[in-house]
Amino acid sequence: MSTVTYCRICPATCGLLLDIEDGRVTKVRGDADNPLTQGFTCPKGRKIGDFHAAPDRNRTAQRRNESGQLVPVATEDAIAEIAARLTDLIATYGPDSVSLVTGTQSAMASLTGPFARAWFRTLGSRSMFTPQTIDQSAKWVAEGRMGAWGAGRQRFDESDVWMLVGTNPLITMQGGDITGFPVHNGFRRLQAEQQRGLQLIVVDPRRSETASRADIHLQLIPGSDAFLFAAIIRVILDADLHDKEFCADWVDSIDALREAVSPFTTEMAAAACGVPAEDIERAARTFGAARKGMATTGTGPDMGPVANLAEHLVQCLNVICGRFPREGDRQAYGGVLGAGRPRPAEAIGPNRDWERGPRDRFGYGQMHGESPIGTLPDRILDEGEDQVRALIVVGANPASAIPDQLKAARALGSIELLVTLDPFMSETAQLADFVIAPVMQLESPDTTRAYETLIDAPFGQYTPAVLERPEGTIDDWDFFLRLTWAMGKSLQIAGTEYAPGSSPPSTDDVLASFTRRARIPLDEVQSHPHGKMYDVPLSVVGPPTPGTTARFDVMPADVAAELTAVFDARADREERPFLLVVRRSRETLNSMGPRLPGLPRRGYNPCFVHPEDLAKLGLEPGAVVTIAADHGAVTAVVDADASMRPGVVSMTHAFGGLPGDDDPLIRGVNTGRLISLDNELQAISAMPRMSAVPVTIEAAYSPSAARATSSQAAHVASLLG
Ligand SMILES: Nc1nc2c(c(=O)[nH]1)N[C@H]1C(S)=C(S)[C@@H](COP(=O)(O)OP(=O)(O)OC[C@H]3O[C@@H](n4cnc5c(=O)[nH]c(N)nc54)[C@H](O)[C@@H]3O)O[C@H]1N2
Ligand SMILES: Nc1nc2c(c(=O)[nH]1)N[C@H]1C(S)=C(S)[C@@H](COP(=O)(O)OP(=O)(O)OC[C@H]3O[C@@H](n4cnc5c(=O)[nH]c(N)nc54)[C@H](O)[C@@H]3O)O[C@H]1N2
Ligand code: SF4
Ligand SMILES: [Mo]
Repeated sequence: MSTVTYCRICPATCGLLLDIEDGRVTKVRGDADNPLTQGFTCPKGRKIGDFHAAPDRNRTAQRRNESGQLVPVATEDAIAEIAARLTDLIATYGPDSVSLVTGTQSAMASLTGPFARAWFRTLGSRSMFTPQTIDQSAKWVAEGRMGAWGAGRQRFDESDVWMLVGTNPLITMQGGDITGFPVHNGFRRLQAEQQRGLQLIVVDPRRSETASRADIHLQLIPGSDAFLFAAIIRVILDADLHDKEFCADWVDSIDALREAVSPFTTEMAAAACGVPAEDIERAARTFGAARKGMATTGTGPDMGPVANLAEHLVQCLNVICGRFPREGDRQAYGGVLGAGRPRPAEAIGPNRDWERGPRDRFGYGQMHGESPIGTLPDRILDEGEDQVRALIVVGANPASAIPDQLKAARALGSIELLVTLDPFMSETAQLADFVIAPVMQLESPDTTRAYETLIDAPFGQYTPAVLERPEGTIDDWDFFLRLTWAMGKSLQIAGTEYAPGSSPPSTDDVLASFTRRARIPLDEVQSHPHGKMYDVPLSVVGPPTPGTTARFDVMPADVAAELTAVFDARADREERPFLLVVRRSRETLNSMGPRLPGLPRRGYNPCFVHPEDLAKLGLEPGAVVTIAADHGAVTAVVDADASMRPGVVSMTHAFGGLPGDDDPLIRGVNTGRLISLDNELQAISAMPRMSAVPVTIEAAYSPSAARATSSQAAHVASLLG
């Protein structure tokens, strides 16, 4: 008998059937009876048992002793000591000295993020950081400057066209409110929609898994998206393809937009982007002539050199074409375990929250209550009123993820108190004062409620814990409850108050409290282990709030100035011959995967280069090269990949361990070492230039010679010292 559950490594929630013997997963199959995911799995999900049984998994909490060694400690003792030290720091330096960093994996278990933030709220600190500001912060900036639509996205399955810009959702499962792409069994869903007549347009310098299925693929020069989208908007406005009624009702500054894009002819964009003018024209007209369908982005444009502007222009396209759900339309997302309230068909005006509220010592304001994580190393390293002295990290690995890894690791290695909750000895855990061992997903119950912004059908699923938890582990959410209590405070969450001294709830109790207002009661969902597609109508979009005056602002003055600057710099040439772009692989999820033997096939992250470029460089696949950017250099192995645009190379991030542990042929290298936290930062978010990074590639002598350059060795010494 197989055990039924679903995977929570990424938000695609693939249904799984597990064979379990002696408390270990011995076989993993996709669950064909899961009506949402229909048997689909990926290589990470198929290794879910190995993640849990990994010999180097943290099965007990650890504390760094006086001689610098991490040694086992009882979790409750660790919590008591951490609480005492945090209380002291707050008394001496104020609440801003204590900071929370959540990450990708704190979003995967539905209770972790909410409990971590609820604990953080009790502190009164303003030092909150997440990877959003080294990810797609341009989406927040664009929304803040232009406004958003209250009712969210149009439905992929009702659209005639969809434009995906710098995203590869067939591999990354980045869908839902981010790209609108249906990620559950996405290959089959895309095929069905294209057979129905959907036109797929993909804008990507690589012929990715998604781009190779596109009807139109614009294989542009990385970093040139702003030119492309200014030109597309110009074509649409000139041909009168925009939605005039929607614009009259909801949109300001159309004339300013028209004027701002007027210099961006298709011919000049073709030259700047390196794609034929007729392809730009065809993409613009295909998009503009459609009835429904949106343009959505991933990390590609949002990690580039003009991220905020590029994202703004893509979203402009949706706004001027009125590509949003209207009153009475079916909403794009929302399963059955949330309240499923109708969202209003109305604009939410620009709010520019970073211009109000506190600013850090560099002048950055906060977005959604967060400070830019690119500033965190300096906030730790340099004295100042807002110096960060303690960091609680959950589901994140900032020592691998924050660009300029040398600086990030140096900061994390020198902070007064670093606590991380991590099932593995991540790069961050290796530097920590306390490592808390969390319960892993198969050892804990959960529901699909938190993923409902990705689920485009009335589906719900509950899974019980299917493996025993190791004795020394604690649930991530429970750690934050106990820490709050140990600091003498009450924790308030989802309408419930958990006061110190009250009896501790179970995970199931908390899941029940989070689904109190569910459209389908949790116990009904629990009675269908494979998950169930309910025969209830999807929520529909509600009417606008009476008297609302909010409108989109498509061309505020700061955006217009950025567009002018880009136009004026159009003839500038990058000094290095290649542009390095981001790339995510099926086998890894950021730093989850590189550590699991046999998951990334080769163990390291090659640098993918077009075969013609390899020939020009006189290199064979497998050659060891030095990749140099303005900010730093790494040693890597090249591989041939004809899906690249010539002149563009790509590597997966989050390999390589800490500085000094990297090895191009064994565990790979961390591409963050090529990225600066000081130069070419985006305004507002301090987002570094992480894609379209100019690099040179040269044959290296030997991997070991290049491995420990003197500067790395010095940094490693300082980390250990
Ligand atoms: N398997 C797997 N899934 C993941 C992750 C993972 O590591 N592995 N990570 C998760 C995370 S944290 C995130 S944020 C999401 C990200 O999800 P995606 O945004 O889909 O991530 P990528 O696959 O890196 O896709 C970025 C694409 O942008 C292209 N690109 C690069 N530079 C440019 C540019 O300047 N312009 C344009 N138009 N395109 C460009 C690249 O060629 C690449 O195909 O994925 C999530 N899912
Ligand atoms: N050069 C470069 N740098 C990048 C990127 C890039 O494309 N290029 N991408 C950026 C992006 S988009 C992002 S989102 C960030 C990612 O930044 P992070 O979210 O900080 O990185 P992850 O590697 O996803 O960290 C997840 C950690 O959670 C741990 N974990 C796994 N399961 C559990 C669990 O059940 N409980 C707990 N407590 N922990 C768990 C994992 O072992 C891992 O250490 O990196 C950014 N950095
Ligand atoms: S796509 Fe892979 S990692 Fe994501 S839920 Fe499915 S099996 Fe798990
Ligand atoms: Mo991300």
